Amino acid sequence: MSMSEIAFARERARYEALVTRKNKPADFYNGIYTRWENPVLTRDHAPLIWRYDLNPETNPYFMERLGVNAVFNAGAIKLNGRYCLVARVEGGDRKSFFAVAESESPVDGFRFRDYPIQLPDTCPEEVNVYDMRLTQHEDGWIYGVFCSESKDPENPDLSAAVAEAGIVRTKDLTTWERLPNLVTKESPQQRNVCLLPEFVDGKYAFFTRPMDGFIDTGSGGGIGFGLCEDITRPVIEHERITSRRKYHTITEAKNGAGAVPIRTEQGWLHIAHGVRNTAAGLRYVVYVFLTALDDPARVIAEPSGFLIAPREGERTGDVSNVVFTNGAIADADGALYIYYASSDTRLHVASTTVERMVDYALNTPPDPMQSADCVKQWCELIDRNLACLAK
Ligand code: BGC
Ligand code: BMA
Repeated sequence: MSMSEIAFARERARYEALVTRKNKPADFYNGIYTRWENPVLTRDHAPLIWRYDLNPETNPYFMERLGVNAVFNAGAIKLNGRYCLVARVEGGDRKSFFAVAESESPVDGFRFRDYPIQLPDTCPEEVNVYDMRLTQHEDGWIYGVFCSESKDPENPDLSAAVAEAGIVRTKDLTTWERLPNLVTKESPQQRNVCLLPEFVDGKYAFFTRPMDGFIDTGSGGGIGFGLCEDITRPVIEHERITSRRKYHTITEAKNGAGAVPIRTEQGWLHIAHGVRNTAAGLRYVVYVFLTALDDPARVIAEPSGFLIAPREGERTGDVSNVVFTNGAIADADGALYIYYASSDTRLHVASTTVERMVDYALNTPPDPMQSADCVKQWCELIDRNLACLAK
């Protein structure tokens, strides 16, 4: 065997060991959800046929020809009994693309299909795409809504960019039809847009994230909501604010949709993200709120603080101190799998049930907004617990 054949055999064995590795619950408890020990997708899950030229004549040293830097922020959907993730794959060249990884299990065994998603190229100025949310809509299509990023043609600053919401649809995650980018009349830029699975007043209902600039939300007050009549010419005239950004909370700098909202008997369950600024950069956490079934823009419960914040090894990566989600799968039996990425590097899963999440949303006290009132909140709980223990 040649040197390159030996290297290929070794790397293939390592790859198989990685993708067939069984996952197990991590040693972490809060009663709300279970973290799983191994990430479900990492850059090492990118197939060898994406990265290496397997021909010993053209690649005698068995070198990587196209490197993958990170696999993270995935949209998620259950299709034909399989757990499907549309991951953000970032090449060593910093460009992201989408690829489907699927498994019969929600927590391990994810394997990428041979080819990444080849999006119809209808947007010539687009430089980068990322963070797709997958919606199984009642109109029969599966929609993918993602961030479509271009260089700002009007601003000479080399880093000036424009973010818009791109929209595609499919029935099988294989053939994709691209629709025009979403136009929001009141907001010049959009990121973190997602589509509700149901019509509202007969219209397509989007959660948006109005912002003035590429990074700064500016006057954007929080997560927006808007209706659009025709998804093939998608325009939102007006956005209402749902979950608001607030001073000295986890959402002070920005917030945005995460996974596509999940219908429960008590309301739409949102697993979103909040951002605050620190001396070490932006800190992203995952938080929860519930909106009314008869008005999906109206917040009816918002527990204080975060649901998931970076822990231990999750804290470090390309963009450290970040957890982010854009996909969750609610199973018919009530189990809920939240796919969250850490530090823009790898993808994890947390498992819970829809019932537990609704209990969490309704029975976790809201943020009292001031330290003195927070102390009162702790003391009330301690009073009740001491009385309970004294019985
Ligand atoms: C990056 C995203 C990031 C965004 C805002 C983009 O260029 O690809 O990961 O969320 O900038 O910082
Ligand atoms: C964003 C997101 C993500 C990313 C996060 C942290 O605004 O859209 O792509 O995980 O920043 O870098």
